[in-house]
Amino acid sequence: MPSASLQKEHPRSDPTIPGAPAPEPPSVQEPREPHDPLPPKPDQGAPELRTATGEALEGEEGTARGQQGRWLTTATGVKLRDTDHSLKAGPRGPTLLQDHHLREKITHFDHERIPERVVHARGAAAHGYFEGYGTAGEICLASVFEKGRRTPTFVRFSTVLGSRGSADTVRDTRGFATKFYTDEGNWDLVGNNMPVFFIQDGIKFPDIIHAGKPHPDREIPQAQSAHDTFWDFVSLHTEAQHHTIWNMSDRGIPRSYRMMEGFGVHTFRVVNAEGATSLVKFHWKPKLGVHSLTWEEAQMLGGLDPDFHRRDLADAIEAGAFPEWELGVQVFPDTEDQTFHGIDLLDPTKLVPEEIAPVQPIGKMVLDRNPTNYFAETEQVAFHTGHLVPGIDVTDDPLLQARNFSYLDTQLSRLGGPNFNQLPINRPHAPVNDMLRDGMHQHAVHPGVAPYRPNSLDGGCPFSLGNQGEDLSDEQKRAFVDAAASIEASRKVRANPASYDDHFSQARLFWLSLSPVEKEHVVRAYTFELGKCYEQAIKERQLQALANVDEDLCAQVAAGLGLPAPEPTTAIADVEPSPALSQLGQTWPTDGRIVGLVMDATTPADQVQPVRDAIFEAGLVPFVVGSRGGEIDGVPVQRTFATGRSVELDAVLLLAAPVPAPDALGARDEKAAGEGAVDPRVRLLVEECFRHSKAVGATSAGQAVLEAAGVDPQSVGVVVGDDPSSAWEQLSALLPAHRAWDRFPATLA
Ligand code: HDE
Repeated sequence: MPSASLQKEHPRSDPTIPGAPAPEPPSVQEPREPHDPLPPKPDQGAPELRTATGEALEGEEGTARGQQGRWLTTATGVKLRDTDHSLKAGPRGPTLLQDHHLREKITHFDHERIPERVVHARGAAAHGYFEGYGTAGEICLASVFEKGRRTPTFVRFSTVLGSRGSADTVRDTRGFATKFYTDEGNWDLVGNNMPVFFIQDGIKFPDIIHAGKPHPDREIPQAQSAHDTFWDFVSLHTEAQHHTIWNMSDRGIPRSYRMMEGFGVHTFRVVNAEGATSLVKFHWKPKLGVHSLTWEEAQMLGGLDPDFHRRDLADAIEAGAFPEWELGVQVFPDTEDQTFHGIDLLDPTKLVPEEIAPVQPIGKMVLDRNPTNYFAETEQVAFHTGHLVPGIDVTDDPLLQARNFSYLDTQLSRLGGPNFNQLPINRPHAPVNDMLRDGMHQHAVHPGVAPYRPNSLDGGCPFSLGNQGEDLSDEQKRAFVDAAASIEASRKVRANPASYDDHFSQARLFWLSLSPVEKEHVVRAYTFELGKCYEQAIKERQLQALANVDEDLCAQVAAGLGLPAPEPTTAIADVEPSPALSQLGQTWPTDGRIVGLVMDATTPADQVQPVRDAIFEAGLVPFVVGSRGGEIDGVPVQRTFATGRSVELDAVLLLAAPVPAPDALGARDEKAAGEGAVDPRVRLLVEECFRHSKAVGATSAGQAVLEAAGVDPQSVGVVVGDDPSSAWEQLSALLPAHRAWDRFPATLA
């Protein structure tokens, strides 16, 4: 973790604890001495300073940050002496309509909200950069992929179903939308963390979303698929079964945005410098591996820390553990039938196993700055599948085609007009010379009198590069050209190709590719979600779909629901598993992982500090959970037994066996209920860590907690050391596997 460098710049005494709300610690008294606005926090970035039409500007910091001067002003820059009292006819009299400051302040406040995104409303974002490897040159001419070229990016991660204020850790698909501010214009790769989608044709998007959103009468449940309308739709509409099994797998509850794969989902058409085309699928591969929460953790976090993913992303960036992904492509020849090994590349419910089309790395992305302002950046960013750059084009995938309409349309209502590309976060970093004019919130002051072509009054500007001709200039070659692709039939029809009829074989492929423990989770998720449905007919119908995927899966879920397992109604597909689809079985970097250190006043500080330092040096975050707040013997405490909970931690190291603290009273903290020599909240913390297959370590001073929690020190993923350093050494060796998955043997093969 490059935190050591941050440490030097950081004005705080303990930079190892991310999450400080302001750049400087506040004083206890209200500050009275006027001064300029505080600088942004060192981890924060902001959109680059550009004109509304993309030209670079020299600013004080080169960013589009607001706020100047030391005095409070109106929106028109008039200094004010008082913002706490409205203008009244006498101290006890009525408020006067004349009070412009009151009306401006309240009116602006009344209009602070914009419509939330109709889907993907809940999200978090970060700034970063993309660096090309130069390996895509053979298939794609886009400058963004050139070797060593760095392109600024802004990435927004999201859930799909929940409202803007919903919890981060719900079971859902995650959005993974990247804006590349390339020198050839903005390219948006608007993907998800799953490689397939619920529907094959965009015309059905309102149907799947209406089914997944809360019921229209009571507006429940929020941000969940565990309800009748969702399962009603996906059981009737079986092309959704493949995406649904991904949702029911661990992919539906990621550990972190930093630990998710990203997929462009659709097949795209890329063009090289010679004009030759290839078909590709885009993949983002996280350096930290793909990891998930356990279902119980996800549920607990919904209450204990609904902002878990948002916080994790921001804290990691602040701590210098910059998330990183490699962008890769699966490349397919652009054949007339647009299939590969019999898989229809235009069907977004199908993936192409990596074993038959390896993902070839073409660049990497690092996210290294947090936004300065959520609304201005994360809320106002406007992605669009139609934001393409020369060399990258769409295919006829009917889902993608509908998206190309939708994203422009939705920004008009969400961002209030057609000039949303002029918002600082959306401004391109390439010169803009369009003939679009006026409209709500126009920021550009367009000169000239002839926003039309052809013209002579503006000297013929802007000039078109031209479409025709054999001998293209270099500039012409770098213009966006819709790749000329042939169209198979010229009959207008509302119909799917026959290849779209297979709804089960790839759901089976996914199921068979999972390890036993992952299969357990899938069974559990279906059983929970269907168990939450009210209507038996819907459960039976979904069981029928599962019977067509796999007999075992269906039998296990049916048993959980107390219903008979139906026979398949279609021939069960004979498919080869794709090991690349499993998340388990490897080791990964542990950057930014959180290690809880449980201590009390008996723990010698001179033993804790070296372990804290060692954890920090290893790029992880030490998180002291102490018997009381403040500092214990000079060691800063982040959580007390009352405020700490296991779900915030990736591993726990017990440096003490704390006796019940003075506030261990059931009347004050229900977690504290219970007798015993060890504080019941510490016992619970260890029980939960153990149940969630996390690494658990203890020093000989902490070992009594294991016993109190009923944890056998010989269990998988549990280590005991004589002192903190030796216990940490053993514990750290367990972390790269993410969890001690073998702790609870799976029942499924
Ligand atoms: Fe979206 N989608 N979508 N979608 N989508 C939106 O655009 C839509 C689809 C995805 O962080 C909306 O600006 C239609 C697939 C992400 O700002 C809206 C169809 C994939 C985000 C919209 C799809 C996605 C959106 C809502 C079917 C994965 C969040 C607000 C034809 C490949 C972007 C907005 C952000 C957002 C429509 C299908 C991903 C309404 C009509 C497939 C990551 O325009």
